[in-house]
Amino acid sequence: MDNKPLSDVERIKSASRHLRGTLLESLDNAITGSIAEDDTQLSKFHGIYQQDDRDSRSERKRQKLEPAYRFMIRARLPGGVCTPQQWLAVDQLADEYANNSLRLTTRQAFQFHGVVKRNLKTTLQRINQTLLDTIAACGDVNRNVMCSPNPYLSDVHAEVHSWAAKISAHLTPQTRAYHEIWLDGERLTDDPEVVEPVYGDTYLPRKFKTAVVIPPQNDVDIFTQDLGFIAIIENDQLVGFNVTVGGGMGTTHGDTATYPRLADTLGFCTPNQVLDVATQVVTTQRDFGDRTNRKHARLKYTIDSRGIDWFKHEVELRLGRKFEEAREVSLRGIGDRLGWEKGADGFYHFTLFIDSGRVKDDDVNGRRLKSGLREIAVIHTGEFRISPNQNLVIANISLANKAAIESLLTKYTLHAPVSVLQSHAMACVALPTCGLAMAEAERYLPELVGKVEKLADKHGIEDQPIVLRVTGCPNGCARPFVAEIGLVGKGPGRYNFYLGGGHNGERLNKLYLENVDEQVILDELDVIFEHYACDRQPAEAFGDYCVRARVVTATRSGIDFHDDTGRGGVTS
Ligand code: SRM
Ligand code: SF4
Repeated sequence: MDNKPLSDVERIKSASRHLRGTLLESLDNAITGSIAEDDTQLSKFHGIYQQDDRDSRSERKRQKLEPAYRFMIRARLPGGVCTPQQWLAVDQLADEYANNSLRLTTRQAFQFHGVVKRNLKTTLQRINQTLLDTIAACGDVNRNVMCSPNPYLSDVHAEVHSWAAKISAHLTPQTRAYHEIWLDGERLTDDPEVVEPVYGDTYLPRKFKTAVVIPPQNDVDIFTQDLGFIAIIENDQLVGFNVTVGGGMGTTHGDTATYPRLADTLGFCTPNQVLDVATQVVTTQRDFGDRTNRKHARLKYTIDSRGIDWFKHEVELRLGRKFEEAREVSLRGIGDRLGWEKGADGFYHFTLFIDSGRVKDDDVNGRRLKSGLREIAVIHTGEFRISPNQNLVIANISLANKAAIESLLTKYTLHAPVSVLQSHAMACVALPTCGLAMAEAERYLPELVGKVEKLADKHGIEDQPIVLRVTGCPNGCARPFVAEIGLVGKGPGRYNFYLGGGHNGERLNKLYLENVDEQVILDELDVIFEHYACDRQPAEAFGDYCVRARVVTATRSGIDFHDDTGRGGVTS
């Protein structure tokens, strides 16, 4: 690794003067709707991705036009929390500058799609005016810190959430580039300042993701995160966190050196050690992560290359103390509890199902989601919480407001019944905006779920909460490799078909069939569902059944993810 040249993104970061690059010049260049190539890497650190409309790509090429460049902007919200005023502001921005929709992401953030270059600066300024920001929503830094969103789960939720916010603030890049470029902040010096105490001049080798989870739910998919904090609550008090490291989903088709991996547990830390632990895990990855090969640069590979014992020792050296033994804890259920819940403090919470997190008025069955949420935001006095399953909790509703919100939910048909399968399904964005998509995901999910539901009905297992996740490529943005059924785009209409993930996010799945179309997937599921309906043990989850019945072999660690393609179980 040492003699290999650094990846090109390292050159770009290094020459960028703390993420400035030529972004100002790129924004001023009116000849093209795009920004300079090097700046497309730097803009990510500011929460901006250059994309183009893939639906119109070939037609524009035929007309000899440049691609229809548009930008995706991701706003960062630690733990997915925003106020009704912030909701109203982003709702309006989506209409004024984006494609009239908002996208709630699998990491509890907002995305705007379809922003043209000339509107980037105004949109960012308006986002910042709402006291949200976009810095570090993307890029080789710590991203949006996730946190279990459901306030009814425990009295200490607010305290745990405050740790997610503190980690987020602590790991936010310190460069003033963001303020200078987007907020017209004053340039303090021409010299590259020494501004990044945690990251250093070239930031991290790759993206880095952190989450905090409140047991018993594993709604944040804690084991898929680079760094995880599992809250340990004793006698209704937060006593500390179990610390996990080295999770990640991204893979590349055909490259077995890449694999998803579930995190290992390092040990226990007290709340006042959290920021130090986060710093030392991040700096260890900063110093030892692979900067030569971006496909091998995530923390999971650093850990597998050097060993978890080495990693733990290195972090402990930096901390100047050893981790305490991890505490006993059990996590179950990665989904959201939809509908009304009453919290311990007497406030009400309504978790609203949102298909793939897309907030728009599509009028399907009279459902006008965007308008309805806007009207709710006008009267709501609590807050909104985006869930890691792309749903939305209308949280902390007072008793006085409950009836009014209920009647708006009815007026806009927002709480139409949702099937068990639908509520456990998730898809990434994919086409038409994602430049990496190989197949449809978000646009395809409702149709696919309808068909799988019919099969579940046929075999009488429609009440089984089977986790189904679809992504347009193997980068894994909807965390498909922990799903009980995972479909990962291979080409138009074709998917790699995975089975056997743990229902609680505790086991990776395994490739069952490669590069298959919908008909094959449905035919296979038909047979497997039939066997599951007859042969399952009491309370046996679908993923566990697939492993026990040897439909696929169990994946025990990321390294054996590619071993033994599973085909050969009940349908053969
Ligand atoms: Fe992701 C890249 C969308 C969560 C792994 N992801 C992308 C890009 C930006 C495509 C690109 O690089 O050009 C996608 C933009 C699509 C679009 O048009 O909006 C994209 N990722 C998303 C979102 C919006 C999916 C969603 O349906 O909600 C999620 C935004 C989260 C956020 O708010 O920050 C999203 N991405 C994830 C997750 C899940 C998670 O973090 O919990 C993963 C898997 C976990 C992980 O990181 O290992 C994920 N995205 C990736 C990867 C693969 C990284 C790797 O290690 O190989 C890429 C590609 C890359 O980084 O090179 C990627
Ligand atoms: Fe795009 Fe692939 Fe992520 Fe889906 S999984 S949003 S297709 S990068």
